[in-house]
Amino acid sequence: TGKKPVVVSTWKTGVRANEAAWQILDKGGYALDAVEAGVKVEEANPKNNTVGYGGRPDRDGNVTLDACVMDENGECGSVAFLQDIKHPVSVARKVMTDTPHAMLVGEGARQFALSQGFEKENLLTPAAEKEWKKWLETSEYKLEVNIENHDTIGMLALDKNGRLCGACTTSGAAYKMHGRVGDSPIIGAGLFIDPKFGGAVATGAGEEVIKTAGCHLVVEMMRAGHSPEEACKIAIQRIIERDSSNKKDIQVGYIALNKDGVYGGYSIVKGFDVSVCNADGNRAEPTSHQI
Ligand code: SD4
Repeated sequence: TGKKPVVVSTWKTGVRANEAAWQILDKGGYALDAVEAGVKVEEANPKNNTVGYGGRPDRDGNVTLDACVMDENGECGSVAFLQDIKHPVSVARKVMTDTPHAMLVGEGARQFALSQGFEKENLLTPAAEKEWKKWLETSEYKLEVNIENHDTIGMLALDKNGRLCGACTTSGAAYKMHGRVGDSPIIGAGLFIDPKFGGAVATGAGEEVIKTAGCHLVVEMMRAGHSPEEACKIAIQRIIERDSSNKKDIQVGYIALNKDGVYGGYSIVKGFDVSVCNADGNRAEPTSHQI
């Protein structure tokens, strides 16, 4: 059986973000506040080049961000292809609470953010710009498997009152085409919560996750009685079943958390971690994997 409260997040980088979430959960706070505060740590971190400020740009040099949130009632908000705003997760939450919609994209999302008082900021750091210019010399688009440069953050939290909420935020695949949107802002792909059973969040090659409606599948498998880890494994195997070519060159990782506080994860390739914080402490645990 699991423990409550608990927060889980993707990759080892999640440990730092968990800390911010735990401050809120430990005091009896709301799971949605916890996941928002948690992932914001990585959005603001210039060293994380897959999220927010410091994220790698698209091939034309634009940093474009995707993020979403989902709450304990299955309400959700999302932004995609958002530019110039450091905390897309907070804009996604505003889409959920302050608009009649579930998703805003691009210039419309940016205008909405500005109207809500978010500030316009340049998100392309000198370090990321330098790397991008180097990339332009070859311009070869290739998704990298693992390990530490793939650190989109997805986070799920179950609070003392049993409310389960999630968030996901990313700058997407490095050097993607301009306008490309990944799985991370798509409810059912990058994140899904079933208020009665649990939630899941994804990281890695977003196109693979979208094509298999990944996180919805994970959560449906929990609904059908599978443990969080088994449910993640089934969704990973569905990716491989759909197209088994080159899978050792592609990484996808899922993490899941059920309403009892039981968590688990699974990935295609070795090297993925679920970071977890509960009464037992805050640590990264390697997940099982297919290859
Ligand atoms: C995407 N899933 O945009 C994201 C990227 C990612 O770790 O998770 N990187 O496809």
